[in-house]
Amino acid sequence: MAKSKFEYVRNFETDDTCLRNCYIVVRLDGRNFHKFAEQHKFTKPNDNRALGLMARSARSVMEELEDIVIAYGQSDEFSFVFKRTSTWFKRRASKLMTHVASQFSSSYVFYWKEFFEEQPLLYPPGFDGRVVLYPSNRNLRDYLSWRQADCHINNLYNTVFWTLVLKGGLTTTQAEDRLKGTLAADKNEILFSEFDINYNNESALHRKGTALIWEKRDETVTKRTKLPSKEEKDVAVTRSRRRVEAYHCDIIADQFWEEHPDILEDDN
Ligand code: DGT
Ligand code: MG
Ligand code: MG
Ligand code: MG
Ligand code: MG
Repeated sequence: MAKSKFEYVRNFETDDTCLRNCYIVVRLDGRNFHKFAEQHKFTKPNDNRALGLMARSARSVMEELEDIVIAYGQSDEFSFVFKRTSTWFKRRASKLMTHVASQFSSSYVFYWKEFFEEQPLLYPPGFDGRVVLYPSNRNLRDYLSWRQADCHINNLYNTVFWTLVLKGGLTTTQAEDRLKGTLAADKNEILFSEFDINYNNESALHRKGTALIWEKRDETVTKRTKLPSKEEKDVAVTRSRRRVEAYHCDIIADQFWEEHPDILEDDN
């Protein structure tokens, strides 16, 4: 086919192919969700509708796009890990990142009503995206550990902060002052001795965030089949189906990875 004289402009496109053998991580984060949460009356410190909608949208990303082996989310962010051997979209960073961001954003709006019911969506939310490459299983696990540690630190702080305000009658400024310079142990102690709250018994969804992985399940369905004699009969058919499962557990220690050895491919 003849090329137009304009064809040369293609050469201005830059190569953003992700390095081979690396896990490709796309992390999304809600744009200005401080304001979004306020305007949509998110409960403090955690809104289960908002967290449920984030996880629902992430599941849609995993189901609609190729090669995502695990996703981890907390607050207004979600990270998606593409398998290291993925060749989807020739590993082009911009393609992967924009597909994740747009599928996630449209799902967030699409499923809004399922979670927020009568609370209307007041304006179209946006999410930023970035791509990071991790060359080893250790690096990838440390990345996910970093996000889960962030979830823990923020949730512990927010839990004590809002307990001091809502149950302790402090103003937000007083609560802030009270928490200045405190360590994790001090925060646990405030919750325990002053409010009879054992932080470890707080919701796992809030403490650990959400990890989504693929799991194989045997599903048995009965099918009506015609026998050679033309007679019809119900036959049980068992199929192995892949589906996305959610976990609110520790993903920092080895246990989770030992129990789900299919998520990571071997280094080397
Ligand atoms: P950004 O990401 O730079 O555009 O700005 P923000 O405002 O999204 O900041 P970020 O991502 O660092 O912090 C997340 C904000 O979202 C934070 O202000 C609290 C809010 N948020 C997230 N989840 C919840 C929730 O479950 N309840 C409430 N009340 N707020 C939440
Ligand atoms: Mg931010
Ligand atoms: Mg944000
Ligand atoms: Mg955030
Ligand atoms: Mg096209």
